[in-house]
Amino acid sequence: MSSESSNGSSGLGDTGTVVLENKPDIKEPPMYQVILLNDDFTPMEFVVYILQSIFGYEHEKSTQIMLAVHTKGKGVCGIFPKEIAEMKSHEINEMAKAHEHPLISEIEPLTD
Ligand code: TYC
Repeated sequence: MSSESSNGSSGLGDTGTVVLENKPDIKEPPMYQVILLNDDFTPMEFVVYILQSIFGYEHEKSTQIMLAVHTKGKGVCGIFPKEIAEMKSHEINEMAKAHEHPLISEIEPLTD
């Protein structure tokens, strides 16, 4: 039997540090994709502007994402914890409505 306690300290010059025996039960939050849907009427530059202002992408990256959605019908524009994904999707849909464009986004859980 050692004279050391379970936290590895001899008791001399004890720093007061406690070593937790059990792994803390910390989980990553479930992630959600923000999906942008194509339509025939929203101007390309409006979509690029949305991607820059809501997601912080540069003009070139925003243009790439917009063109991928335009070509394929839909596309992922970001992955976030649920509440953030909901906020960004809501922001896109409200900005589109405010400008009378039919642009729609939705969120989808990311399954791993
Ligand atoms: N298809 C639109 C056009 O030709 C552009 C567009 C791109 C609209 C992506 C929506 O999510 C979208 N003006």
